[in-house]
Amino acid sequence: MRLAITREVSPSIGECELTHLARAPIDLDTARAQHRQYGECLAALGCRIYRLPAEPGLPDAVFVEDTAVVLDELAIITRPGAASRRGETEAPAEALRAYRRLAAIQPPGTLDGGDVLRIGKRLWVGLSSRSNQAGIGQLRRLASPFGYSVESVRVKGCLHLKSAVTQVAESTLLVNRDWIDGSPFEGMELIDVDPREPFGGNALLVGDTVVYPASFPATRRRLEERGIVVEAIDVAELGKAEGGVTCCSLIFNTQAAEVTL
Ligand code: CIR
Repeated sequence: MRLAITREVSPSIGECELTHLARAPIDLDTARAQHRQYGECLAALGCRIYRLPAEPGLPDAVFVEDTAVVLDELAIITRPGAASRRGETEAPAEALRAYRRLAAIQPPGTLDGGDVLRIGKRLWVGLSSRSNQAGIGQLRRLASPFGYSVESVRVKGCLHLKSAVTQVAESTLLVNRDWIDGSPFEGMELIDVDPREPFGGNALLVGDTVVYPASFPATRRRLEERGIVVEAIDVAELGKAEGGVTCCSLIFNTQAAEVTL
């Protein structure tokens, strides 16, 4: 069964971390309504939703993707790069404990789940303002015994690796090459975001459908012209907190892989 862990929008989301966007007021009701629709969209695509309660003291906790990297064999609890976000990992870790054995990134390592792009046994990890070499090294040591390769990718001009590149089909990536170099993805087909939509690189592939922000219609057309099925949803209010569609969930198969080490 495909499970999506989500977390309700915090009443303090207006105090979220911001790196590349200017602060704009966030309407809590609108953000919550969009988050509810996001959950409904995932449910319609076959995910069972595991909703964690909001945490008033954790403005960014809705962006649950950053708290863990869920592999088939284990879940790695991150140590978020922003100190204000370190308290976010506890509740998702407790939820994940029922489905995976757990490991955790330790100081001085930092890692945000938004920096980890996984396709099969390949992990590309953003070296960003949030994820450092020590964190990436720890992830490599934890994942490589299970056959994962870990390649770091320098990220410049955006928050996370997955702000710049995400999977949209089996071997196809949506990419903004102003923010990352395309060469680590050799062998994959690349679709560039429309230059008018630099923030359009964050798409969420669920089964064969791409969940995608309604605010990037030109890039959406590029995806559809390639035969990709897109489910457009409005996440603009969450976008003001620098969040996209991947960051609001941790999606994984509840059945863990058998571990033979
Ligand atoms: C932050 O700056 O940490 C949040 N305001 C946004 C996090 C978005 N997370 C993601 O894209 N994985």
